[in-house]
Amino acid sequence: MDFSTILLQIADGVAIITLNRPDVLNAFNGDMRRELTSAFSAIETDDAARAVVLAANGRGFCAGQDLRERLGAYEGGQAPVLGETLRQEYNPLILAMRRLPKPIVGAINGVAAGAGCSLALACDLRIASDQASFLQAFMRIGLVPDSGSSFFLPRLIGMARAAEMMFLAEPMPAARALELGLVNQVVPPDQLDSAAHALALKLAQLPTKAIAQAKRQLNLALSSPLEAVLEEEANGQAMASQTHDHQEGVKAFLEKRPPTFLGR
Ligand code: LHQ
Repeated sequence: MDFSTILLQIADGVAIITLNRPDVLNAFNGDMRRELTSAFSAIETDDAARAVVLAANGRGFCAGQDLRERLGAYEGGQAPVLGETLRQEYNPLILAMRRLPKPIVGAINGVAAGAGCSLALACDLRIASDQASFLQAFMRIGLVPDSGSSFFLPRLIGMARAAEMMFLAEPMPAARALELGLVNQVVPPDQLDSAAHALALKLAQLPTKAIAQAKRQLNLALSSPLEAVLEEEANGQAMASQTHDHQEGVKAFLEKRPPTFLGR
C-alpha cells in the first residue's frame, strides 16, 4: 500500500505504523486521517500482523488537527463546522483502533496534543519517551475534547484529573503520566523504538484469539454493567477453549516448556 503521510511495515508478526509529517509535529490532515484508518483496516485482515506499534517521526507524536488545513475558511470569515469531520474521519479512525482485534502499542516520542492526545489514548498500551507530553489542547483554541478523549481520559486517570487536563490545557509530562497510569512505561528517547518493538513482539507471540477476545472484554468493561461483562467472558472462554493455542498452552505447561502459539 502506498501512503504519503504514514509508513507501514510488517515483519515478525508486528505491524509498525509511523506518522510521517514531522515538520508539523505529525498534525492530522485529511490524507493522514484516511491513510491511518486504511492502515488499521489492512492490518485487521493480515494474519502476518499480530500486534501493532503506532509510532511517529520527528520530535512530536501528533499535534492534533492541522490548523492550517482550513485556513481558507477562517480567512473568509467563516469558521468551518467541525462535527462532520469528526463523524466522517476522526471517529471511524478511533473506532477502527478499538475494534482492531490486535493489541496496539503507542510509542509516544514527544507531544501528543488535541486529537493527537486522543490518538495516543485509543492505543491499548503506551510507552513514552521521557521527552513526551500529553496536552488536551482543545480549550486553548476554544474547542472541546474530541476523538474519544472524553471517553478514555476519565477512565484512565479519573474525573478530577481529566477535568484539570481538559479545562486548563496544560501539558502533562511523561513522568506524571506514568504516576497516574496514563502510560505503562517511560524510557529514554533512544530506547523508545526498541522498547515498543520488544513489547509488540511479546504480544505477537501470545495466543492471538485470546488476546483479541481480552481486548473485546476490556472495551466492553469500559461502558457495560457487570452482567454483560460476565456474559461476554463466558462467550469468550467458550471460543478460547476451542483454540489450538489453548491446547498448546496447557500441553506446554505440563511438559514444562515454553508454548508456541500459532494464532488459531
Ligand atoms: C502545527 C500544529 C498543528 C499545524 C504544530 N497544525 N501546524 C480540531 C478540528 C477539527 C476537527 C476535529 O478535531 C479537532 C481536534 C484538535 O486536534 S484541536 C487541537 C489542534 N491542535 C492544537 O491546537 C495544537 C497546536 N500546536 C501547539 O500548540 C504546539 O505546536 C505544541 C504545544 C503541540 C508544540 O509546541 P512546540 O514544541 O513549541 O512546537 P511549535 O509550536 O514550534 O511547532 C512546530 C511546527 O509544527 C510549527 O511549524 P513552523 O513552520 O513554525 O516550524 C508549528 O506551526 C507546526 N504545528 N502543531 N496542529
